[in-house]
Amino acid sequence: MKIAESDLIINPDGSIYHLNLLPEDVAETVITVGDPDRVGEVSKHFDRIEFKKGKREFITHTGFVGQKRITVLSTGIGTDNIDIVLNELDALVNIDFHTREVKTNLTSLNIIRIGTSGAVQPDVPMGTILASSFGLGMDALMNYYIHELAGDERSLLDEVKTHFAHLKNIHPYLTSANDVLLNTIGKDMEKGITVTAPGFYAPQGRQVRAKNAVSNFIGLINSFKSNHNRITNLEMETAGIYALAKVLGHKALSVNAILASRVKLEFSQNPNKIVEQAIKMVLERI
Ligand code: R1P
Repeated sequence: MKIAESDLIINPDGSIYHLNLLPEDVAETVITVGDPDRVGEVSKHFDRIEFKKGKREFITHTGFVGQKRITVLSTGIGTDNIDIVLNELDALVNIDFHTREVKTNLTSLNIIRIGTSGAVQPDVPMGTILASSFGLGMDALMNYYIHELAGDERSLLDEVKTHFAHLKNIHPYLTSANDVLLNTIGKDMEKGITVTAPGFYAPQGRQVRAKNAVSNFIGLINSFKSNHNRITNLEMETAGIYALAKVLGHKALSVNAILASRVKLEFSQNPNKIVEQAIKMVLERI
């Protein structure tokens, strides 16, 4: 079936609408970062950079580490941007741009996020590099997609829903990391459930001037426990990446550089060093 020009917008030069990339620009291993400036912090470790492209907040460098071709791309902030990035990456590899039809042989990308995040457990200090075993979305993105859950995801989500039942307008969704990526790139990293919030301030329990509707948000999320699973950290993209990657048949892992402790009320004096450590760990294991 031909995909409509208004549903999948291709620029006159043959590139996809927002990411501004051609199908051949995408490597099968894709590192995503939130901050556009972090793209160069990753690609400076490449042995060779093939090209740099960009549009809006979506900056892309593709290059090689040894023989391995890697694309690093910035998503900007939030799951509304993740909607664009995941759908456009998928279209670049799985839709024939000439016929506008889905290809017969689908490509499954390895998508690894290197992000920054705040810890919500007292024993997860600043400087921790944490791999998200699950992404728990508090945003609305997955209300718009059919998202089928595996058995372990469904039972964990049921417990989450019970825990957050009094937050009537929030409809959480939950997806696990790709097992292989979690056990290779994430091996010996701290693990936990990452909460993805639809904002930075009140949606993550920060109290500045506007009054928060949810009291003791951090206490609410860090008190959730199910067997060995607990919520360890908060950020703004992981759950969207995990859920859409699974819907589209890609493999995803989110690696979080913990820059803040939300329970000890501390923020790192040297955030760049922690991010650099996360980048190096991922590139060594990729
Ligand atoms: C907020 O400051 C941003 O930082 C975190 C959050 O998820 C949000 O995108 O991640 P990045 O550093 O990857 O952008």
